Amino acid sequence: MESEFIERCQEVRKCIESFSKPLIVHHYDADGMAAGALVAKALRKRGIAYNMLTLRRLEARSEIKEAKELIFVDFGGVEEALGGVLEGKDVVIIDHHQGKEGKFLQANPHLSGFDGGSDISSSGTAYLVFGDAELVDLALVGAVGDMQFPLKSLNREILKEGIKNGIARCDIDLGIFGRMSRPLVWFLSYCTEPFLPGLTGNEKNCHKFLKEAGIEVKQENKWRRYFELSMEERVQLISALVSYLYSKGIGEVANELIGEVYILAKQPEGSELSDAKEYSTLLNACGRHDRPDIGIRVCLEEEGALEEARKLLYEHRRQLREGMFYAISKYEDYGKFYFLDGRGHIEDGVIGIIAGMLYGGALASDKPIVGIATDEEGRVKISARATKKLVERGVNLGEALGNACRGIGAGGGHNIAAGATIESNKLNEFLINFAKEL
Ligand SMILES: [Mn+2]
Repeated sequence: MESEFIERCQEVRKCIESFSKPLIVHHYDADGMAAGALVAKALRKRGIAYNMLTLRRLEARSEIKEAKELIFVDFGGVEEALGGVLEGKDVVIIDHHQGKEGKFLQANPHLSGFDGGSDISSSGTAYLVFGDAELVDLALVGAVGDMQFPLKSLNREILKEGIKNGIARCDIDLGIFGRMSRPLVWFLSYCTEPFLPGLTGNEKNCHKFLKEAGIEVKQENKWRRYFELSMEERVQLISALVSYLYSKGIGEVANELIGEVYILAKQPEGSELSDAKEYSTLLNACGRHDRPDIGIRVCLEEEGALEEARKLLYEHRRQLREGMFYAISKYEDYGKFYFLDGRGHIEDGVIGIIAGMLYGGALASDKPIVGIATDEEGRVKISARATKKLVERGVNLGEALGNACRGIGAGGGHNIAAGATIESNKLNEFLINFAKEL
């Protein structure tokens, strides 16, 4: 099945290499941006001109209508969404959402028996399409951005190639966000994955905790960051965190603290871009705050882009932290699933992330969670999240959400994460349908 998939990827590459000036239409999340930028970089190397269009949802924009050659990246359901608009155009699709073979040439792991939810991302698929060893960092950033860690299957093979070529590294370490970029106190107090009761959101307690763990938070009057700690200090901090979590009665959360972290060795040490998770969060922040152009410029390594992206990241983390505090006290148990009504309190751009983060300490992973928020047009944005355990038990949120929205809106996605948008007066109907689907 792998050779079949690789063959298809090569077919897609040949088709793209025959284009003269394609429009790259890509999704606005971290994987979509990394994949879109990967395609752009590959085209640059080949001396092929291109245009780019970032979208949240596939719509028949004028740019799409005018283009003769199109590369759709990280969008499921291209034919369904655009249909006749694509008549007579040269179209290829690079994707990893659940889907079927259609009219257009498509590189999609699902068509060769892989699971695009966990085996490979759009960025990874784009990487296999072009086969350029030095683009591996974007492939890893996209996978991590789509929550595909620890990396396995095709992702794992891509990682191995990156390691072999000296571009990537895989360490076992504390997986909290900000290992590279956050001073230790904020590293802990901003930690929402997992939620650390008593520490998350409480700088004073974090100071005290670090002091008691024997970690100097400053050195030569400069705030220290996790990656600057010695191995001994790292072990000290980790064991202090683990005993802290046990003392709070949530020892199982400790398992989530330690795991594989993916280092991008060619990026400057200590930069967000040197850690696949931080890089992907930076991209997410750009996309979710309507500045995907900045994210793309970061991926294309353009000057000044990283500084601009950092400002958005700061705002993103603030929304996450405040949203998380709201979520943790407001979610409800609806029997078949948990329900989080974030309307008026949580931005639609972060509702899915927050719903997913509730599993990191607040929720038992016994059923899926549905979060809702209001989008800019006043509709209800729905984000459903499950856990790996639930997916193993047969939960398929993409399917359940798609079915539950039939006739009242549009929805779909992966087995572990899915989204939909409906009119606000259809919410009850949706919730009833969704409970039935589960
Ligand atoms: Mn994706």
